[in-house]
Amino acid sequence: MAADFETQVGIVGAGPAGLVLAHLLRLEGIDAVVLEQRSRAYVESRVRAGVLEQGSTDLLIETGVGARLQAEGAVHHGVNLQFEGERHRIDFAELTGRHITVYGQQEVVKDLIAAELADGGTILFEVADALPTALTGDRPVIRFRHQGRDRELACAVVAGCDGFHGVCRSVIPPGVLTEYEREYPFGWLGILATVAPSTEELIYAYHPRGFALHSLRSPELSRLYVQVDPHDDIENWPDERIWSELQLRLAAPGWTLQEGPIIEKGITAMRSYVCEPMQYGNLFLAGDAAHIVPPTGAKGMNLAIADVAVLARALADWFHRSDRRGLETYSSRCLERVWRVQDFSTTMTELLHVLPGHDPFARKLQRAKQRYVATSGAMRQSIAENYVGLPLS
Ligand code: RFL
Ligand code: PHB
Repeated sequence: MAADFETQVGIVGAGPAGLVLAHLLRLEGIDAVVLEQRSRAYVESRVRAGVLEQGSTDLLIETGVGARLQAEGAVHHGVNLQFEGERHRIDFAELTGRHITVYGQQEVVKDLIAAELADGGTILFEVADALPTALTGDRPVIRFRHQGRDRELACAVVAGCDGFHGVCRSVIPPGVLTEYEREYPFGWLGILATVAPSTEELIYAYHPRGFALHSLRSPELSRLYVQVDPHDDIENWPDERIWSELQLRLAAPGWTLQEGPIIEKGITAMRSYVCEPMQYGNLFLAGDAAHIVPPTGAKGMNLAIADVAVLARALADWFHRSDRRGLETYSSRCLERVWRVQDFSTTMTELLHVLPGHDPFARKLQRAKQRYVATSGAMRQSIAENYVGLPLS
């Protein structure tokens, strides 16, 4: 096949996984090209995650893309879990000696795109019909359309960083992957509001009307979520209804929730998904392309970063030392963290949501777990350890 240009690693997707991978490869002196279907403006304004584990921030800072994160991100030493108006603080500093940083995913994306382009990297935006081919040989080719032209990128390795609905996982022949999946009978309605946060640290609340979360982005910008039916229409949620639901679910004695103009809102369904292995020939899947967690543990972006940290090191061993062991163990090493995080995200989700169809016995068990958080240092220790995240290996 006569490809019209080539690189060492063809990366599909310019989300956190693809962009951190391109950045780490550049530091290793490995050439990569990123192909992204959306525009730069679109990926830079897509409001999603907000919580970075210490391992993720350390990696961004140590590799030279953490200046704005350090200046504008907010370091948090704890979070609050609230059950029917009773608030319990999980003290990360005391329990783990570690912290998290609240910094919007789209800010991470902006910083990485700016660094990549400033360093002479290639990111092609608004690419259509990307199709990785010849993946079991030593010269895969990614076909795509860009600026009205059909193009072909030859590479040694394809990194599928194209999210849950991307193309890369779907080109793997049937029978290769084992897929594990759970859908939830609820979703999150998320808002961004121009009002000073009413809390210094995140509040995750269980309420008989459903889950609610108060998060933030800056001293002037609040991010909040409420549990809703995943098939509900955002049109059914005028701003007053959202605020009134948040007021009820987050209410706690002696505390007030300040309201303000809502500048962004949307409903996201929740699911858990893992495919095994995260590899097929010379195609390596990373981030949401290989696994999805419900957002209650704040883990998706962190898992994406953890995957590509492993992949970048494995690719450096392969390109610089012809040592393929890192690539061969990539999937199993990532999956160990993925399943730990799946367990934590499920625990947090089941602890905090009203589970439709729950029988009275199950609700009693949930209540017992919530009491255990309130009364047991061991339970709080376990939540803290998982929330701040395992060190990057
Ligand atoms: P992304 O971010 O989805 O990026 C994939 C990119 O690939 C592009 N793409 C393609 N490009 C070319 N050709 C194709 N055929 C393509 N198909 C797709 C897409 O346009 C996109 O740019 O995946 P990545 O990089 O793996 O990153 C994963 C994270 O985005 C995700 O896990 C997190 O946002 C999840 N998440 C959270 N994670 C956290 O760590 N902490 C949090 O606090 C947190 N909160 C959240 C979240 C996700 C949420 N939603 C909206 C699902 C809160 C919410 C509400
Ligand atoms: C967010 O700030 O968007 C956020 C925080 C914590 C979560 C999920 C999302 O668990």
